[in-house]
Amino acid sequence: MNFSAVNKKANRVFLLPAIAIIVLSLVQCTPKHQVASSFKAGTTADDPNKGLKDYYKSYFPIGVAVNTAALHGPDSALIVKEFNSVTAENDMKMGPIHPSENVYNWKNADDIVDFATSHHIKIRGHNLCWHNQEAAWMFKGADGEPVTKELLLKRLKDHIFAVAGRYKGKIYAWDVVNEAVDDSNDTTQIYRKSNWYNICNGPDFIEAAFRYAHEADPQAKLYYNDYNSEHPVKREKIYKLLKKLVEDHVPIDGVGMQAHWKLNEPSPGELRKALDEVTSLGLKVQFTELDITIRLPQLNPAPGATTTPVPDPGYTPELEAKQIAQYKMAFDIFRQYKKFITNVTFWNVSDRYSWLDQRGGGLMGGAAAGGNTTRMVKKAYPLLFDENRQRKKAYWSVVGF
Ligand code: 9MR
Repeated sequence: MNFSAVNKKANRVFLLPAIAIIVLSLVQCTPKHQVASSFKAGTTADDPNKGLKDYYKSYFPIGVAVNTAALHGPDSALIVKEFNSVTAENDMKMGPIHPSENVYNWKNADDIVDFATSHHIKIRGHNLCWHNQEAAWMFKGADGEPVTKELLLKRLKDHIFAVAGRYKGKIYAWDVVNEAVDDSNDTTQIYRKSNWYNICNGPDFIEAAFRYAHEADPQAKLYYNDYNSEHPVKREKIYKLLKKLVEDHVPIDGVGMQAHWKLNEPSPGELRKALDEVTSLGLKVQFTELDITIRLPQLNPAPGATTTPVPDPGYTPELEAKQIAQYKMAFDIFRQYKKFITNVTFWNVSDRYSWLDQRGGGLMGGAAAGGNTTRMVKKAYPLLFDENRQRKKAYWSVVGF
């Protein structure tokens, strides 16, 4: 009797089905084959060694805005595990880093760059020119009068050469100009009437800033960064600005959509439309400041109304479900546009601290609640990690694909 032939037959009869069963059960445990709602912490799909950056490895880097406190405290381990890109929340802005003509505060920015570099984390630079947190000295001469356009652009150039030059080769993408587009519904008013705009008597500073940044660090990717980029009126204004920059051969690589979003905004259609429009110009997109507040504007009374404040409902299951759905919608679309999206960054690490909670000195509804009315909602709970830095259910809706 040929035992080898018998063994081969036995293999076919017993081993092959067994292998098939094992393979099938492994496939069922793989995240890709699970629907988002069944993808939860504690299941076999919850790999403790994986972070957001690993789930999104074949899509785009996942970043987070940090301050120096985050680098040393308990946030640091979470940052290293979950993210592969960082942005300085405040420390590279003009005012903080260059408070007077011959003074540069490098310490905090250097610490962030060193932390990221030592952990092989990419760095986005934020930002080189903004109307807010500006270096007020730049706009005035020794006589206290506004400077000329020429002097202002010279100061802008010196600033950009100093900052982008210092981090040349370390910062891979810069928000060169931040929020230069007007917020009103007046479609003829494209540019924000900032000190930059007023002294330059027009938008020339935008193009100049990009050219200086490119000269200072030719390898860095250069972005125009703004909020409400999906709102129909502002979207069109941003598009006009970008189109002009592209047509004028200004060295711009893409647009930063800040993505300070709400439970019901943007809609999937608005988000796709914004993406389609700017990518049609040949530009890349980075979602630079993502958070989704649970604050509901309709909880606030009209300004001036004498309504009894509604107590803070907290992070209720209903709000949580809406936030999960909005995060899932956003990342489903991000993945579909992966060819154009080169970074998705969250604005702050966990719900323990969000810039949104600070708005109105803790007494108002905050930016996302839409006005300086009586405080009703204390926290925005806008991120994927809770106040104890634990992954929220929204986290699993983002990685469960
Ligand atoms: O998160 C930042 C907050 O700590 C600052 O007080 C604020 C000052 O305007 O800026 C916040 O960051 C902003 C970012 O630089 C640009 N887009 C809007 C962000 C939230 O206001």
